[in-house]
Amino acid sequence: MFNSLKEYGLDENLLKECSSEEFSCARVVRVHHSGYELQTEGGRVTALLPGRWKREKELIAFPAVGDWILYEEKSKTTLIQHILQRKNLLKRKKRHWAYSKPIAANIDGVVLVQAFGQDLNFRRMQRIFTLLIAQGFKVSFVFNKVDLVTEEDRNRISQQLRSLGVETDTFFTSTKTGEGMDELQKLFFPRKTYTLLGSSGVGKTSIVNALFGKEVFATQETMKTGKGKHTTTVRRLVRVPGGALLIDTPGTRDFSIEEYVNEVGDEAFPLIHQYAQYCKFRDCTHQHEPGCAVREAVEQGEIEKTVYEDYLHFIQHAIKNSPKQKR
Ligand SMILES: Nc1nc2c(ncn2[C@@H]2O[C@H](COP(=O)(O)OP(=O)(O)OP(=O)(O)O)[C@@H](O)[C@H]2O)c(=O)[nH]1
Ligand SMILES: [Mg+2]
Ligand SMILES: [Zn+2]
Repeated sequence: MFNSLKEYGLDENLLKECSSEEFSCARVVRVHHSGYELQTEGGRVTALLPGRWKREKELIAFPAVGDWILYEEKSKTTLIQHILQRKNLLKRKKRHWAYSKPIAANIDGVVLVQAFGQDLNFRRMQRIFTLLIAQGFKVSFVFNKVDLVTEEDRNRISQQLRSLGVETDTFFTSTKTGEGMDELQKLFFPRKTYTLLGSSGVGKTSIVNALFGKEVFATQETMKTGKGKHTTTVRRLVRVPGGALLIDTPGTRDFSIEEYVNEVGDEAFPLIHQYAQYCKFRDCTHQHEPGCAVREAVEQGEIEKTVYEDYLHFIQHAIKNSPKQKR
């Protein structure tokens, strides 16, 4: 049963929830303006949301690409009725947004893509890495367009990476020459879901195409400004040869920390947040203020020292450099 959906990542946990008499189960593989594309056991269908969803304000309450849902056929229309419990949800929020926007759900790995010749920013990468790790995501790095730089440049970058102390799988790739693509391919396990994240024009869609060995999706020349053109405008989940599930997302213009930072502080360090309520000062940074309940908890061993250190790291790199103060 569900053989086709299993190829799309349906696992034992979901199986029970999927076996509904009333509804059928599917995975959201594409979100666009007019509706949702579902991978069902029998193939692809386009679905809509019932009217009651209109009352919903929180954007993350809506189906996201990667979501498992239950749907119903009603007079030739496919209606999404429920979102099944998410394993996780990657989301973004800018300061002026009232609500977070979902990026992708039920992810096994996030691949942060940067490209040579396009504003390579280690600090930013490190910050986003820290934020994602703090939220429990597995993160890998891809430096694409390695064909644009010399061996020497590349070694220098490897060295810089090591000095940042970021320990994770790192790939140097070129979709033009195919360099590094075999190694990258090995990162992706069948039936597991990975999201490609990165600025517009770094080559996310090109990587997906390279995994297919042919141009399946449109890519576009990056503009001279290095800003890219936002070629990809929808989020979609595709099954690449080898059986992994990749979510290609539209690049954010600047791929900045701003988008993640608001979400994470409290969420990623719940224990710190919990103790922080008892600090003497409301804006306590938990570093040197008197009457700091967080530091006390660390001293008492109630908060692990490593958690506290991660938190400080997070604060230093994420908060201080957040665009609010930079701009
Ligand atoms: N030199 C070089 N160019 C590349 C490489 N990979 C992609 N490109 C080019 O970079 C441009 C942008 O590639 P896309 O794959 O569309 O980038 P994207 O990250 O999907 O961009 P958005 O969809 O806008 O977020 C295209 O002109 C690609 O041909 C590479 O390895 N080397
Ligand atoms: Mg793209
Ligand atoms: Zn404190």
